[in-house]
Amino acid sequence: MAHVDQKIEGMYQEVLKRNPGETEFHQAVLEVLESLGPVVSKHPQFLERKIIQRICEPERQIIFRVPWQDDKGEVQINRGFRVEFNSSLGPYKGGLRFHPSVYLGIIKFLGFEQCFKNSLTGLPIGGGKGGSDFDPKGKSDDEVMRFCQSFMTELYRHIGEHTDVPAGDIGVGGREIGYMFGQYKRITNRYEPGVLTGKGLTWGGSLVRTEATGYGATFFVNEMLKARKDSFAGKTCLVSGSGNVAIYTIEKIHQLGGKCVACSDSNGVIYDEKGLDLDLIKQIKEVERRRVSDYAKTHKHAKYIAGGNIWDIPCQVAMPSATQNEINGKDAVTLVKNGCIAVGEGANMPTTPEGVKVFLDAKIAYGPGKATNAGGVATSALEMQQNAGRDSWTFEYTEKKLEDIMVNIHSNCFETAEEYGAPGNYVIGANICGFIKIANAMVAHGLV
Ligand code: NDP
Ligand code: 2IT
Repeated sequence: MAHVDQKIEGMYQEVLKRNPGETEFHQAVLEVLESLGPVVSKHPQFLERKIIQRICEPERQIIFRVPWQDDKGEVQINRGFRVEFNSSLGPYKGGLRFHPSVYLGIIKFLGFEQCFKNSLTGLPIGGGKGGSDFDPKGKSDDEVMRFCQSFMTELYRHIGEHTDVPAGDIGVGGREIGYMFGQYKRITNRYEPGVLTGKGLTWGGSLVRTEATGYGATFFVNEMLKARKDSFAGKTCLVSGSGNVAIYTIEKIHQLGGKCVACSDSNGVIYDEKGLDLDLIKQIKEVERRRVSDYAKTHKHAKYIAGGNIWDIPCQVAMPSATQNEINGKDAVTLVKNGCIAVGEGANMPTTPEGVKVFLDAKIAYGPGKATNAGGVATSALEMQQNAGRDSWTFEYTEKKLEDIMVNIHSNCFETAEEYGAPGNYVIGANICGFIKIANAMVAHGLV
């Protein structure tokens, strides 16, 4: 543990001991604790009040059975989770992930990251995360609806506008939020839009929430480029994944003058050297719910690389937007060698610790997920503001607010990194800046 300050190392050992087998959670905790040595030296009260130990222990963890019937009438059983991590800055806030790989360690890593991310937004939201090992792939709309209804039949008692406000993540988009909102309304007999975000536009949703994570991530990378007197104009870009975050990252890159040549899904990579046709990708993914391989059926010049590795394609800007640990040390070396000058994480923890080290050593502009992808949850908080005021804002107004928030997160991370003697290191900037606000609130609230 060469990088963790001596005063903190024991706390990390304790996390390993108390949370056996939760490797993604360990990884997320270590990455934050590595940044905190100088913070506890400057603020000894954080050590005295055991703030780090308390932050590493979720306030509440809920695990529940989710029984449902498939279209054949067969009974299926999944496991549901909601980890309410930290409420010192506001109600627990964070998405729900439906993916077969989900287990407690994934939800806890996401919930832990969410606390610092939400703190960075500057908005009054605490951190939480939830989900299920349910696999929406290949399920009918009716099956997804029955699953969502069963999931909400347990979850509803734990959430609320002032308590815990879930949203989407992998496998959870507008359709799933709709089914869950309907069930919440039915069980509680309350039309309470503030209980979920990512809602449809006619029933309490906010303009720009669909686009927010991808747009926000691209705004953040744009700021990193600006800080180096550079821009997106003419840059060749890669965006992994082809879901919500990937699609709107590609859209904003194109608006800012970059050219995105490849995206992917868990089966393969689509490479179009002319620049991706985003209307076609939206049609395939958002409307037809099919695979990216179909792109090459319409555009014969494009290449589909089954089982391919997107990071082998030369680029100047890479924006991983699929899932955790999708860029390893070797991929990072390839990216840097091929001339990549900026990496912005749309996904949560998409780069392994070895990969992060390669980017930091190469001194390229590297934006960690908790800063770069904070635009999604920030716009969820804007949706909560509109719901509380029974208001709805225009697209332009909301997008401007999102952009201002991302510019602000960038400058806070940038300045904090300088203040702590690590100029250009957004990992240190984001971790310290996100942590201090939570820690101060926890000290103020006493031992709770
Ligand atoms: P979607 O479900 O819309 O899309 C996920 C995409 O990533 C799909 O293309 C999927 O491919 C791919 N993917 C998912 N899991 C894996 C895996 N294990 N291996 C390979 N590919 C995978 O999710 P989102 O776009 O919403 O989320 C993408 C990332 O962004 C996640 O890390 C999420 O936590 C993060 N994020 C999302 C926010 C949001 O507002 N939605 C906000 C902030 C971060 P396939 O279809 O083959 O599974
Ligand atoms: O990881 C994330 O920040 C999200 N999935 C969005 C959470 C939210 O509450 O909008």
